[in-house]
Amino acid sequence: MTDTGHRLETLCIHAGQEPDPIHGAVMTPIVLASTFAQKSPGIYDAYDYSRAGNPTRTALEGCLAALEGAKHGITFGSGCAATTAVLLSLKSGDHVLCGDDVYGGTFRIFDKVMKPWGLEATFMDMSDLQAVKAALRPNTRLVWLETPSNPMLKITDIAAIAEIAKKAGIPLVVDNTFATPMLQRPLDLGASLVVHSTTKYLNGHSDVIGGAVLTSDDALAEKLHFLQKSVGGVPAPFDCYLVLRGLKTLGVRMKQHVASARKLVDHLVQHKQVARVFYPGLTTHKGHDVASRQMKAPGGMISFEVVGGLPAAKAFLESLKIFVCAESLGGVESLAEHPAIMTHASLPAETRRTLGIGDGLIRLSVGLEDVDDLADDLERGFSAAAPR
Ligand code: P1T
Repeated sequence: MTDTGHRLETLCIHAGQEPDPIHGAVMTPIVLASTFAQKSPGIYDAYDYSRAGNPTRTALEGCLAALEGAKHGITFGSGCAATTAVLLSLKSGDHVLCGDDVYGGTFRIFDKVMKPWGLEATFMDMSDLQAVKAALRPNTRLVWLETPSNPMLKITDIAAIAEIAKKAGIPLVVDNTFATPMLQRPLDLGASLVVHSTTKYLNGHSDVIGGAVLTSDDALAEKLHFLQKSVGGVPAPFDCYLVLRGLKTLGVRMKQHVASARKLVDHLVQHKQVARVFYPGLTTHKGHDVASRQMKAPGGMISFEVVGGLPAAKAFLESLKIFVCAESLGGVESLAEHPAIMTHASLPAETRRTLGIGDGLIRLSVGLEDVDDLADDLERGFSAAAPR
């Protein structure tokens, strides 16, 4: 139950959205106008220019904020734009403590965009709380983490890190893309900001690139609204509409993603061509206890290592007929990818090795197809990858 008294499945469908006051349209209208009439110079009701604000975007921001239990929602043209906006709220000479296993594009923003501007970052395993405390510097201004992380599905104790960040007087940002608010609500656990790539589960249909930041901190929200308007990485009204539409089924989609992922994990763990399976629902997973505490369910993403290294991984991915070999995740269709070559190629080879992103690692985004068909497809992959 949330502050509004409604449960998450209800908020997915209704939050931020009222029937259109002009025609009574039940679905949020797509307001494509770039600009809005003013009664007198500087006098207008809510909107003046669509970079600063747009009614379709307002509806999406309201829905996402409600789902994460936030006061404010600020949306962007991609998850990377959302990440960049948060980092632009810092200044040259500041330092960020960041989880070591993050999306390759997030690492690239830190390393290739923000570092040259003078923002320092330390990447570290955040499961060692003492090490996190020790890594804080006088100029540390932000802690950033992904849990479950991309692609190793590492789990970080959000409440414990939030406590450390709070004592240091700095915000904790959680990228909640893999879990979604249906499975985990970082603000309830003490985080100050939640970041999403809405491209993924929130939209759910692989036809939008988008991002969002959710917070209940008025001062941070003000900074982010300013950056949204000033830097201008805003989402198009049509994309906002599509994400709103996708969100309506988020509740049922996540239930099925989790149920199918659990079944495929059972299939993978007993497979002789699988060296290791990474899934927070496994009792053998290092973060299982924390995941059981802070998540409602372990999610729809699985990573595993196929026996036979790169040739086996390539043969596996080339032979799949239902899983599409593609970057991204969280759509109704199942995807499979090779993190070392694809999503995490921007990480230095040495970092990939340390994290375990090896040549045999394959990441699955389990979609909503019949799960037995998906298991058969994996078998097709394993037959092609079998040692000859
Ligand atoms: O692609 P974009 O909407 O800009 O989102 C970036 C992003 C941010 N955070 C996480 C956890 C992500 O996984 C991503 C994008 N990830 C992929 C494209 C991928 O295949 O992992």
